[in-house]
Parts: sequence; C-alpha cells; structure tokens
Amino acid sequence: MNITPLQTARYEYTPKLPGMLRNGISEICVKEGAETQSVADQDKIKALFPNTYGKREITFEKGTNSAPAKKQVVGVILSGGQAPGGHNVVSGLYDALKATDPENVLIGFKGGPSGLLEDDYIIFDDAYIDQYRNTGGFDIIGSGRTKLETEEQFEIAAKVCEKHGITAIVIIGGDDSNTNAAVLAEYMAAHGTGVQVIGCPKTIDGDLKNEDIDASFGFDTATKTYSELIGNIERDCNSAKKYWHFVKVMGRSASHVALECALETQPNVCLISEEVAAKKQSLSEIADYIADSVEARAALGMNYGVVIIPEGVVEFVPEFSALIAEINELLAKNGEAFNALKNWADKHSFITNGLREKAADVFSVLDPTIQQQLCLDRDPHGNVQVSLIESEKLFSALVGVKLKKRAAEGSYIGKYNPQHHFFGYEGRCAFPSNFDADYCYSLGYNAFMLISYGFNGYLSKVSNLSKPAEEWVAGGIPITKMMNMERRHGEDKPVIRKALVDLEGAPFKYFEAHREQWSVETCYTFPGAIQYFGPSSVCDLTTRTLALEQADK
Ligand code: FBP
Repeated sequence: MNITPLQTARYEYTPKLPGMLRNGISEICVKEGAETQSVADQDKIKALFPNTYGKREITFEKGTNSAPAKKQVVGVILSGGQAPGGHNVVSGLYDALKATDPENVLIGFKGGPSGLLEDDYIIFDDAYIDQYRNTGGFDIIGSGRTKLETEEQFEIAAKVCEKHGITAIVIIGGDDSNTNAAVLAEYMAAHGTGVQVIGCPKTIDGDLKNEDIDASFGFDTATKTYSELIGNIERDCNSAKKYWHFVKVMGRSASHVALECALETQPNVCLISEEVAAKKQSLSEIADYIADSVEARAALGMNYGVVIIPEGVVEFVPEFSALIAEINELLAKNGEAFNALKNWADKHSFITNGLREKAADVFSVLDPTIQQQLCLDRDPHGNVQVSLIESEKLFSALVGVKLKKRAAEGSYIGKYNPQHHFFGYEGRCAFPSNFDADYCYSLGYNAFMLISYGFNGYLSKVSNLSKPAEEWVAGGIPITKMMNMERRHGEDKPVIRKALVDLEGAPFKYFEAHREQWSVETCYTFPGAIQYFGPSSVCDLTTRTLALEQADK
C-alpha cells in the first residue's frame, strides 16, 4: 500500500480520551443514574422490550474497576453510509479490549450486518488495526445497509455468535441501525444467549442526537469538508463575479448539514427543509425567495451568489411530495405499461394524463430533466429516490423563470448564470478531524467498558462535547430511552426518534437573525481545510452547531 505523508503522520496521532477514562482500565468504575423510560409510547415500547426496557443510564468515573474477569470475544459491524471516524471507533474498542486482557478477541464482520449473517469476518491484530488508525473510510471491514430485523436473521446471528464464542456485538450505525441493535439486544436477552449488544452513534447527517447524544460522529468532519469547498466556491464567486452557485449537500431528510455549512460560510441563501415544511412553502414561493436575493444583489451590481440546498428539501414541499406520491401510485399500478413506452414524449403524456390537475400543473413547471428523474426506477419500497433528484438544478431553473418574468416587468436588470454542485460523497470518508478522531476513539473505548460491565442494549455515550476532551463525560444510555412508535411501511414500529432541525434551537435562531443581511450583502466566510496539526484553537474546534447548542453549559 502506498502511504501519503499525512497518512503516516496521522498514524502517529494519539486520540484524546475523556479525562475519566485516562487513568487506565483498572481505574474506571460505574456510577448508576436514574431508571429510564422511552421518549414516547412507554407502554408499547416496554411491552416490546421486556428485558431491556427501563434500565438505568450510567456514567463512568475514576475508581476501582469492579467488572468481572471474563474472556471477551467481541464482534463489530459498520452499518450504513460511511462517516469519518469509523476506523477510530474500531481502534478504540480494540485498544480497550486488549488493554483489559491480551487474550480478548475482536472480530470484524465484513460488509455491514450481512457479514454477521454470512459469517464473513476477520480477526483483528495489531498490524491490521495500525494501518487504519485515524484514517477516514470504512474500508477496514466495509459497510452495508442490510437490515437486521427478522426472527430468522436473529437466529442466524445467535448461531454465528455461539460458533465464535462471541460475548458481545458492537453495531456502529445511525438511527435505523441502532434501532436494530436494540431489537437484537432484546432477542439475545430473551433467548438467554448471554450476548450483549452495544451501539455507537454514527451518521454525517447529524440527525441521531437528543438530550443524551450531543452529536453523531462524522458530522464534524463531513461538514468541515463541505464548508471548505463552499468557502472556496464563495471566494471564486467573489473573484469572478459572474455565477450563481447552487450547492446541494447531503443529509437525507434533516437539514443539519446545510445549516452547519451555512453557519460556517454565510452564503446568500440556505434553504432549511424543516422551515419549508413548517411554513408549507410552495416551489414557487421558494423560487421567489431565492430570486429576491438575486434581484437585490443585481441591483447593487452583484450578479453572483451562493445558495445551499439540503438534499431532502423537495420531500418537504407539500405540492411536490403530493406529486411524488401520485407518480409513485401511478407507476406502482402501471409500471409495466410505462416502461414499455419507447420515448420520453410518450412517457411524458402517460404521466401527465395519469395525474390529477393540481399534480399535473406542478409537473408541467418542472424542467424535463427533473421530470425524467421523478420517473426513474423506484426503491425496493416503491418510492422515488429523492437523493437522485437534482434539486439544485430544479431550483436554479425555477429561479431563472422568475427572473425572466421580473425582467419583463422591469424590476430585475441583471445577468443570471447558474452553476451546480452536489457535495456528499466528498466528505463521508475524509480523514477524521481531531474532534472526530478523539470522539470516535472514545466511543469505541467506552463501548468496551460497557461490555466489560455487562450492559446490554446500550448506546455508547460521550457527552459535553463542546468542552475540551478532558471534560468529556463517558457512559451509556439504554437505546430504548430514545425510542417511540412510528408508522413504517404501513405498520407501527419501534424506532429511535430522528432529530430534525429545531426551529426554536440556537443554531437556527442564529441563522435566522443573520440571513437577511447575508442574502443581500457579501458576508462570505472561508473556513479553509481541516487542520490536523497546529494550535488547539484551530485544530480541535468543533461545529458551530454544537457550540451554539451548548453555549449555556
Ligand atoms: P447514513 O444515514 O447511513 O449514515 O447515511 C448517510 C448518507 O450519507 C445520507 O446523507 C445520504 O442520503 C445517503 O447516506 C446516501 O447513501 P447511499 O449512497 O448508500 O444511497
């Protein structure tokens, strides 16, 4: 393997642990907190998780380690989309496990949860782990999106655990993967397998957070990477003075990524899907909102700007989601007939004729490329894959139409040349920032402490994250505490409640207070590249979101 100088230097980096975990394994004891209950639907969740519900939250402290001596064979799984820091979770877990007893074993199941079902694994040793310390990506064992949810899958998982003598499984994933971890934990307890299951909060989307979990890992590095790129675009924009850049950023339904990037770079416009939903904004209103900024800046001689668009925004525009639902329905019933049509003109008529008037009107204002994207193959659940819809192009085209009209009416005199970008994959495997390197290593190390103390169905929790690592608080939280019942595929299911952007929260309020000025003036800020070496004030900075959320602490 060819190794770059940065990679070599990052191998040498020693991640910082919370102060309470620093004195060595023999000096970590448990402090039990209050019993917990789920965020909602307590009776239903309790009935579904009789063995793992209501357990106490716990924190670790300095003190004599009283965990029972036991050989540990731990299996680890990376689940879902990549997020910077996954390798550090694995190395933190490995280091704690080996520091406790060199005979302990860490098994990595390959390619996500399917690795456990197919018994596809490797056994880690120092040489293997050392190649991946402080590096981005999930390539240490790969990842996957197989859902662990059926009784049959759990039976297989239990058999694989028995075969290897596995005492615990660590699932590193987002809200869905950790929901699955909770269900697996309950299964393992109900069947007396003795296998413990521990989760770790991962996702660049930032939507796995709540009163216990300050942030999901990967959000820090991914948003810093996108913010660097957006800042560079702003500088280019401010230099060339001739383009309006429309930048879509990943994040699924939630707009945490878009909001954080906006706080970091102060663009002219940033849409927030949660606000679009709250105000029930139409496509036309959103286009007008962006066009207002274009027009105001043009009046000041600035025919350029930057717009940030969250990946999932179209799902939140009521008329657009109604259109998607109608197309879904139409294609579910008539998919074969539609696919048999040879050219787009025929397909276009087929769709237009099959829609009700309102939906057909919305369809008709869309650019042909977007119309075609709406008719692409559905996902396994029959839904349109919204991340494939180029909403950056959708909105730039709608703004173009608005501006033409305004020019004809004489209110807009300017030039409008849009450019388009989509940032997602660029950030998911970046070298973890110092924050993510430290946080993830701590999550993995802490996950092993939870295992050694016998906890099952817990999420590894490291909090107080806006403070220096020395002051971080390590512990665990029962996953059932974060759950409620939601409708999924026509059934009520227990799931971890997803965190969307809180329109009353400090990060949004800050953005709201400044966006008017940003929309007209040029207030761009340039975060630059992530710094790994240098003053702590530069290298260990966390996100603006976390700093604003925890400003009062
Ligand atoms: P997770 O929720 O699994 O962490 O994935 C995050 C994410 O990067 C989303 O932002 C994005 O919509 C999705 O994964 C894309 O994943 P894929 O390339 O597998 O479709």
